[in-house]
Amino acid sequence: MLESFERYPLTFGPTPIERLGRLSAYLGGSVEVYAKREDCNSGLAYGGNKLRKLEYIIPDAIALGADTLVSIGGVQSNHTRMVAAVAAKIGMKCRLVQEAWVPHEDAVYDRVGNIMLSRIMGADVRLVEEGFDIGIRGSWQNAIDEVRATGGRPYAIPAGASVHKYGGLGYVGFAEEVRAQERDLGFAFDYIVVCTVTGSTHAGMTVGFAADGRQRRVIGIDASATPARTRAQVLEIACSTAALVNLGRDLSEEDVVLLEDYAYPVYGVPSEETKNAIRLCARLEGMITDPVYEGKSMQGLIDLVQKGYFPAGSRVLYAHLGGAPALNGYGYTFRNG
Ligand code: 5PA
Repeated sequence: MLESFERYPLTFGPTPIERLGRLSAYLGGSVEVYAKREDCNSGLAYGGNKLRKLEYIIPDAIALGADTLVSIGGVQSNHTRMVAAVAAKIGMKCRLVQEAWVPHEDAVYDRVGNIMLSRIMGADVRLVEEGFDIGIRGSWQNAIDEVRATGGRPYAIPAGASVHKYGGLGYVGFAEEVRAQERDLGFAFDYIVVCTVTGSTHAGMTVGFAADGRQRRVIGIDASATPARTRAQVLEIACSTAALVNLGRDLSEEDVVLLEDYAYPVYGVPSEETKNAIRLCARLEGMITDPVYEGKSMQGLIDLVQKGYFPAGSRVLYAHLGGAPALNGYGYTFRNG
């Protein structure tokens, strides 16, 4: 579906699929849990899901003659860290708006983890006192204008690289990659579990898996705590991406499965159950998930298996999208492990 789109390689290639045998056994053994390790996809600043998206966006930035990538996220945004890494790698400047999306308790929250890495990679990092919102932001538009006013040639990348004409393509590619891996494995996954916030990861998968009728088996776990906005944005991106790749069929609300039960108390703050899911997965598999995104989808996965949501014998693929560097901003939470 992606042959006609230019791709700038930023990743190592297909990501490994790993069987989580001890977690599966702990959860009763009737469901086989696997992880697709998008968190290990690149040598660029610890990698993660944004690189698949940026592979299809960067050719446009280069073609337009941009010299500065401009993007936005929370203080501990993984996305902005990835944009900073890509800018460094391709020799562009980077301007980042980091909004106050998360009420945090660690004094060093804005000094460690993702934001520290972005600063080390030379990005111009500016902190802004605005709360969480996945939409288009005034602070980001101001940053674009400022770059232009000072003689730069900005290329605008929205939050999570999501509401961008090519934002959904990378995760269409994920579905195609899974299909190829399934041929080698000799079986197909019954469900795919994915963490959803700005929506293009889930939306791309929806389109990619619609090609073999599995789009409703993509189970989005909301981590935004604003699920109505997120659901609408997933559908919007899925529809525009479907048109872009000529999917040849319409997608409707029923094609976007988004579970709302695990994002509490708010975006960026882990519940006790999320913290326990992070510990469990770390202790059984040595696989590190974070308090903002993957810990919440891991909590969802564990709860769904325990509730019997997946029929016995199901094979479930957990998309591990990255995000571990943010853990450094949660040192108080995990001070005793
Ligand atoms: C993010 C997003 P989407 O935004 O495509 O729905 O992906 C959700 C997601 N897992 C899942 C990890 C590790 C993520 O970083 N991160 C955002 C960021 O600013 O880092 C876009 C919110």
